[in-house]
Amino acid sequence: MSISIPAGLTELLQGFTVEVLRSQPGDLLEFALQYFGRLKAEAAESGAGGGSPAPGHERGSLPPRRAPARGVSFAEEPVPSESESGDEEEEFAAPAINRFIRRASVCAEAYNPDEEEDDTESRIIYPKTDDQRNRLQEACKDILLFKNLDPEQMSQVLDAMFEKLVEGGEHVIDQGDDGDNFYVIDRGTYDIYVKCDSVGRCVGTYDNHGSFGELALMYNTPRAATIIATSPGAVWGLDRVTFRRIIVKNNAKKRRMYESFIQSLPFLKSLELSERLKVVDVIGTKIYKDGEQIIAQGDMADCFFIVESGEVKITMKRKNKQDVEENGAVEIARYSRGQYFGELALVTNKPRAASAFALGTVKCLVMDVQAFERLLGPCMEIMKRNITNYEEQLVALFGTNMDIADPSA
Ligand code: 1OR
Ligand code: 1OR
Repeated sequence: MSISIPAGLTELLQGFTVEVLRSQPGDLLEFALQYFGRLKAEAAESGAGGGSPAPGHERGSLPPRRAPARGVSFAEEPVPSESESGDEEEEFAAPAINRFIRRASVCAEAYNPDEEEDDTESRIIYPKTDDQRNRLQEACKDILLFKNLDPEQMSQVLDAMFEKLVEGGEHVIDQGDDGDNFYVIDRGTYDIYVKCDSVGRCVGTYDNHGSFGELALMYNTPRAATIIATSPGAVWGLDRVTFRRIIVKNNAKKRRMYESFIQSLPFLKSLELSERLKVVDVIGTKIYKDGEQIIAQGDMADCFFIVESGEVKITMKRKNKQDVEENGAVEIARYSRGQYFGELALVTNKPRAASAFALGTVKCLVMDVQAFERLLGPCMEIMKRNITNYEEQLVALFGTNMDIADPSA
């Protein structure tokens, strides 16, 4: 009996196997769907119609979608015709954000982390050199989404992370795509672009630290922004399956712990309930020892604080006319449970105007600047009103309005 092997079968399976071994995906079936779907679309595009294996891949865990970007270009969203493959994309074009043409596994999945299986069998481990391990630990130590993990969860996350080198100009994430990985920055600078009426606008940057790509994985939504490397760099990727198994599950616990506290905060009263829950999802908890410095006057700012317990002392050093610090810092405020601080530098885009110290043990909820800007817009009026109060008190205390910028500017 002779069995004929279809032409291209060996290459096809070899190509797929190589990619699987290279990317070590958490969900093999999902990866296969992506891989062969992409191959089909590429074959259709090139008119080949066959199943030739995909060329070399740049991405960590998915087949390549496009060549590294040369610049920022947000083309019109393609309107898929019925005859087209729904997953096809123009080079650099943001794909259509349309729930009905996306794969059900991404957009139709409900947000119910409690139902996700705790499948320890599917643990992903990327072996790392000592240097990689050290850099990874350093990069992850301030990542707020990791703050509430227990040591075992954290070690699973670190094991599953893989390093991805990026070139200047490369799109690490494209708005509208499905979410594949969460990323922690190892090094490099990155611009955040959000498309409005087909025009991409730079709404923020990351400078050598921080993380991005959590939203699509948390809420099963298309990517909300495009992230473009503005220098050569490196990021640590965490696959979607591990992210959901550990981080999203942990967020359900965080919601149970903090939901009522967040609901009770007067300065968040302008937020809808669903937006307040998103605040809970992105916050991390930090604990400070008695006397520990939480904020240093003059530092660049990248986060915002809400006091959960304990007391925080705000102090300010005075500068004279030659901009030289005079000795001694003056206590200017104290904050306790439910009060916030560290908003001023984020609102005015200036260095920290004062220092903050823990009085006794202090527990704070911390939010990064991107989440602050994305989620707290509706609360800005209340915060700006309070900033105006700072100015009045500053004049009363020092007889000058020193460094505080106009919050309405
Ligand atoms: P993602 O999975 O949607 C894009 O993929 C990522 O960009 C997103 O997760 C966030 O991690 C990150 N709006 C939306 N996403 C943002 C924003 C942002 N900033 C960073 N990301 N805004 C900018 C706030 C400075 C709001 C713009 C209106
Ligand atoms: P930040 O990001 O500048 C220091 O970091 C934080 O201290 C600041 O945000 C505010 O949240 C908080 N002037 C400036 N910052 C103040 C003040 C303040 N009080 C608290 N912060 N004044 C005191 C008013 C009671 C006026 C100066 C005397």
